[in-house]
Amino acid sequence: MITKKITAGVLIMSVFFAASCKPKGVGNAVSADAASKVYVAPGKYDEFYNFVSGGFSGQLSVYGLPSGRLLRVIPVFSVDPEKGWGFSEETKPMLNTSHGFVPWDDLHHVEMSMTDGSADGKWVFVNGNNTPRLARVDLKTFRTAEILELPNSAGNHSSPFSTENSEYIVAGTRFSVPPDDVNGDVPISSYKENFKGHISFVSVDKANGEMKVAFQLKTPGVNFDLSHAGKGKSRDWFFFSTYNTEQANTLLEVNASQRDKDFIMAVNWKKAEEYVKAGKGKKQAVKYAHNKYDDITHTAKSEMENEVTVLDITEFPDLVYFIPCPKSPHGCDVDPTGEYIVGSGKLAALLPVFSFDKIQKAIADKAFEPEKYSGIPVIKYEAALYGEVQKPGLGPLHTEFDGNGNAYTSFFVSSEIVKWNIKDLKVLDRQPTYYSVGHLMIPGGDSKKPFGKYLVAYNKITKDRYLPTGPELSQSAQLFDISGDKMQLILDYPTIGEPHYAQAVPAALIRDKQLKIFDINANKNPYVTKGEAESKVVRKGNQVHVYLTAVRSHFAPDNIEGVQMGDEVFFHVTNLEQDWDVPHGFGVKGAANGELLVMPGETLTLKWIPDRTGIFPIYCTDFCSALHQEMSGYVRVSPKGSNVPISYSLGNKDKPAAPAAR
Ligand code: RUQ
Ligand code: CUA
Repeated sequence: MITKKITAGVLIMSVFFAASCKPKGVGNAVSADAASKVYVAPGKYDEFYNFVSGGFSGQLSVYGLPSGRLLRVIPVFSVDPEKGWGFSEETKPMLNTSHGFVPWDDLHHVEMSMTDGSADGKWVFVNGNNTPRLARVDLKTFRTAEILELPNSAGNHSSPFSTENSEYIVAGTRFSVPPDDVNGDVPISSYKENFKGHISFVSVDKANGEMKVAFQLKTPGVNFDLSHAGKGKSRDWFFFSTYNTEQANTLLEVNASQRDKDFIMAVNWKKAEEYVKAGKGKKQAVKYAHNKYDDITHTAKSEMENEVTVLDITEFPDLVYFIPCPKSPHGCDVDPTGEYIVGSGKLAALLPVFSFDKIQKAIADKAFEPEKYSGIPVIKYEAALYGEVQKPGLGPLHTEFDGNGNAYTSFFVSSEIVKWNIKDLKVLDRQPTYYSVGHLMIPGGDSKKPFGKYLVAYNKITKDRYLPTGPELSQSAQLFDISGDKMQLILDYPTIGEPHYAQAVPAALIRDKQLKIFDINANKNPYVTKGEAESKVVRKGNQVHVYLTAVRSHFAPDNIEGVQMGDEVFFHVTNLEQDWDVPHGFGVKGAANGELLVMPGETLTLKWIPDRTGIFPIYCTDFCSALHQEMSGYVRVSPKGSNVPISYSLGNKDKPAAPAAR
């Protein structure tokens, strides 16, 4: 009797706790072996590099998986005082645009360069949404190597997406706007008449990665949201999700949600390439910035480009087809075989999966709707459809693949990841996310050869997951083990900025290619100082150029006099070290920008305009040695017209003042 009573009591208690103390799913989602699955012991390396977009921080961050450890933050469309990025004279041109210096953007998507449909670990491409730009990050240095502005665009969201061998990085405009070469001073209500979309095909140089706007497609004025290139048999095609096919210009949340179906736009990019090669494109006068960073001169150059080749898709009947897709599709994802194209309608209650073979057949059979859309044939929904995933969840956004025939879709509204089988379209598993997942990522999960194993959910809302930090909470990533039948939540970790898309690759692809130092002998910065004997201070009119060297643990020179009010002082700092992980920093009191952080063998320049007379300390900002605190010096600033000559010294060994070039 007694035993029975206790058992019943325990039973009731445990049901009560299971039901009340945590939101449904948390208790069983995190199992006891989760810790061992994400534990990377001190001194051990992670299995994957994970490149995560930083959203409105304009940065790209790099995490290790499975540990979730933050390895690096790479400034792209942002200034970063930690690295002096955008503060040194050498890096400022990277943020130049046709609008001038724009030190911010909204970075959503990450695409690794590919060979044969798989990431090759050379470069990462990212998009800037706001002032439309593409950037290329070099994975030898983990630095932004190139930024290319995009003409005729606004809100570069459907971007960047790569063809199978990175022949092109493709960027679709989110906002259609009047093209750059017409008078855009038109009533906003004339949207339907005057607003056009543009999709940029940016070629990538195989050897050095250099980007070039090869051509653009001019499209009807819709919003392009996302895209993906085909793979394998569909490799010559590109698929774009569109919304606002209503072409509304106000209260889009209502007016762009009218139509039952928007479109997936299928583009035969090989054909487009042929047309361009045959001279069928129109040259259009435009203005856009092209910025490149050179690792030999350690200097960025910004140039304005002034022409682009445009194909108007309405003039080429076999180039582009629209496929109806319910309802305001966001993600547009192609499975590893290239046969299945998943359109995720944000407001749809089902998930359509289109078949590449059926699309080809529909084109051959002309299985089109009776009415074209803005002159473009519309393939019949049923003719392109492979099937629909029924009741998958609410608010589907993005789909990735594990390479074993399964797809994983993120659902923002129902806040879950749903695993389903691509062939029979049956739902296999669903796991809650905390909360409101946006993108999701499987290593290699949008490529021909997914690595599988893990899935990361990048969540938009973090409420109550961490210690609170005022009104703003860090966004959150959640790592799932997907090696079994059921997804298993194994780690939560906060992220920088707002992560959108991310990609991950096995560490081995990148780890051993790292540049450790810049060869000082190869340094071609015009202001390099290759040894302390060459250090000097030179006056040129009201400019004072300080050729400064840094080595553990002093600057040469470290006493500088003769600077006057009204001067512009340029500190050209060369780090003479030739040893990995020994940067020196440079700061000067009152400088109205950031510091410098100079890598071994590199030269960077800080500009300083003194605002008062007196003594101004300079010092190294990076703890480089036991005597780092001693790595410092002084600059004396005298009144304008003072008779204090330019002089400089180190260790009381005065060097002759270089003749003033006045
Ligand atoms: S977006 S959460 Cu990629 Cu900008 Cu979907
Ligand atoms: Cu050099 Cu601290």
